[in-house]
Amino acid sequence: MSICYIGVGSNLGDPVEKAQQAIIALKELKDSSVINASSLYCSKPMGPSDQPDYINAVVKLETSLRPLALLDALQQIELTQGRVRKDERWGPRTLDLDILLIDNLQIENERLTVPHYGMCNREFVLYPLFEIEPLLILPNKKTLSTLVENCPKNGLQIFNEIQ
Ligand code: ROI
Repeated sequence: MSICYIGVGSNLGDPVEKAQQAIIALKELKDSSVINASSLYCSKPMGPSDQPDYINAVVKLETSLRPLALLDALQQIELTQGRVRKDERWGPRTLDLDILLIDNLQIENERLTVPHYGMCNREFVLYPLFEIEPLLILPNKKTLSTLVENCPKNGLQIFNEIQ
């Protein structure tokens, strides 16, 4: 069994519903169980600013799937939820499921890089992850709390708080 953290992101359609459906789909994922899920967060887009704000969350998953089988399963969920992969880099997306961490593994191949290459400086990953795993230490030995302290919030808010 591995412990994984999955980043959830959406800014098209009904992003709150997309994120909630993604968490439900993760709960139904074969050979896996959801241990915890963060609150939903509202974040400013990283990348082109002429796109809607994002809803982001992080899910802690226990799984016996091997990394590439997990990636396949996540991409299947993205497709089921209607994601159309566009060529535009950093453009809007209906649903993004990113593998952030798998145990203390470091993986680099053409399909998968773990830890996720951008996670250490993205507020919409670090703060939700910190909410559910405040004592986490990354494979590079950095503590999550230090990364969070050094990462501006850039307007990030817990979604429920702004209703
Ligand atoms: N920006 C935010 N705020 N949240 C995301 O999930 C997200 N995902 C992306 C890019 C386009 C980098 N920007 C994002 O893939």
